[in-house]
Amino acid sequence: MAKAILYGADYSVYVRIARMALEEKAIGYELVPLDIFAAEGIPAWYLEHHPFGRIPAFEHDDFRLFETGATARYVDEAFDGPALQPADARGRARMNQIIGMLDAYGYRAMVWDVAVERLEKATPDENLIAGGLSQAQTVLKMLTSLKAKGPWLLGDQLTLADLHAAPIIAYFVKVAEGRNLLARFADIQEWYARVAGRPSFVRTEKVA
Ligand SMILES: N[C@@H](CCC(=O)N[C@@H](CS)C(=O)NCC(=O)O)C(=O)O
Repeated sequence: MAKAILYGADYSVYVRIARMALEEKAIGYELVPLDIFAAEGIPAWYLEHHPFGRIPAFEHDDFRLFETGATARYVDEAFDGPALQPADARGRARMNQIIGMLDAYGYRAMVWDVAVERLEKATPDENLIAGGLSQAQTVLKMLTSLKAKGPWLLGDQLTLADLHAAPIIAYFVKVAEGRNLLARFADIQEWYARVAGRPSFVRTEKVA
């Protein structure tokens, strides 16, 4: 079977989500380095993989994908290994709801508006951070109420929802405001400690 190829960088939250899915399925893959923020811009060849200029992009044999959610679902369905999606309609819907919520409301607020703003700006925009924290609070509140009983977000089965949430929260807790807010949601904090112990999480940690 052809090798899976992922284009991206180890600093990227979305690249890490796709890598965690590949790791959980124990699929050998190649990470082709692509720095989306490089000073010289995005190479023209890459825009053929991802016309919107984001990372990651994925390739398997002659099959190309962009969009991390689609990539992770493909990885789960096209390869052997433990199923990363619930078999039942409601479990699958809940998983997709959590992923959709994180994409639409979690990623920008938690990663960009709070963590990147605090870590990388010489003069952080405090209003942006406050707005991001407010939205992050709603995301964490909803994760708490949507989480099933058991070790993982969907209960006993580790799913793509866990793999989507972990890298976003990992970025959020790089800053004190993120850690302090997470500490107010004990179930999610415990879940995060658990998922952060998985080899798929540890192996995809950004090399300093
Ligand atoms: N909807 C995309 C989002 C990917 C995304 O936003 N990736 C970030 C890195 S984590 C990126 O490429 N950012 C570049 C930019 O915003 O210009 C997906 O699901 O793959």
